[in-house]
Amino acid sequence: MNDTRAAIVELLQEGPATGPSIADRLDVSRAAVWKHLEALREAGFEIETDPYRLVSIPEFGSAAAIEAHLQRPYRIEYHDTIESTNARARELADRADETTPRGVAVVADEQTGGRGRLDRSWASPSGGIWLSILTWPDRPPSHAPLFTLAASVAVTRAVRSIGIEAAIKWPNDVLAVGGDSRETGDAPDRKLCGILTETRGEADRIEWLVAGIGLNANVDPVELPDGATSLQSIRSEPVDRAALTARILEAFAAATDDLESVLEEWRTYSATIGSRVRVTTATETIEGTAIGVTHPGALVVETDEGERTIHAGDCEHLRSAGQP
Ligand code: BT5
Repeated sequence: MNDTRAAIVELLQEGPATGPSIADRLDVSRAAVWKHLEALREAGFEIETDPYRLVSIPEFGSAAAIEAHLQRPYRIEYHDTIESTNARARELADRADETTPRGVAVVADEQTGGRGRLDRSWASPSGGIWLSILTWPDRPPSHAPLFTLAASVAVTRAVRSIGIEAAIKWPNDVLAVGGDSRETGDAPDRKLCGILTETRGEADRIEWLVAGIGLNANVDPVELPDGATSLQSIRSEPVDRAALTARILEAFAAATDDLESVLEEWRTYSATIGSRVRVTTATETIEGTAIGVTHPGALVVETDEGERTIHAGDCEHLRSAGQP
């Protein structure tokens, strides 16, 4: 969002203000204040006149809606529809120069070509939070999985803050515990969110990293593959996506500021540790009990032949021995 526009929103969040007082405080003309207020109204902000009073912030639908909830200086690029926010973030990364802000996030209501790992397709109907965060971490390429963990921790924290029981499945999923029919007691966990981290790097340093987050927010599960659910379906009402997106961004920034603590927090949110698992890697299938996760995000599985440390793969949670 334009800096003056963001400053006006911030000022109105403190309380009502007159046009001249806003103009004085921001050192701009009254005409400029009026123009910015009109633009904010067009973006869905409800603002009363004389004095100006912020009545409501839009649920989604603009960079301004998300930025109004943010403390950290992210630059948001919002799209009603786009092929893939990850593809767009990669494009921004390739074009970046020294003037590009350090925290950029591409957000869309709908994706027409959303992608998962191994180029799988990712269902991205209107109503989701399809979000890609572009960063320039000063880390070796081998640390990239830590950012996937950080993104899943951020989503889990944000989703739990609105009262939904979420847990992480290694390596890149956030699940709704008990899916959307917890009352039956035996409902399986369902996928709420998937993460796709992409990087470009030199031998010893990541050049840029895109953390792509697909969160089924206000989406009807009939539009999603089997085994998936959405926040709206669990809560039986839509969630405030702008506020939730901002929470994810804040939590991701906090997690990546302190990457050394991410593993610890990840373990506390993990649905995988302690589960019987079947992990399919590019070359083999490993079955056993997941007993831990180690730097930089590898899963440790206890098998009949001993302990295995797995760096990448698809993980399936099996019923534990003793479960029906
Ligand atoms: C993922 O891949 O889970 C990573 C998904 C990342 C999507 C985000 S959205 C914003 C950004 N822009 C993009 O283009 N991508 C990122 P993977 O672990 O490979 O899981 C893919 C599998 O999840 C698919 O093969 C389906 O089985 C299932 N799936 C597809 N769409 C889904 C959805 N909306 N919700 C839950 N599961 C889904």
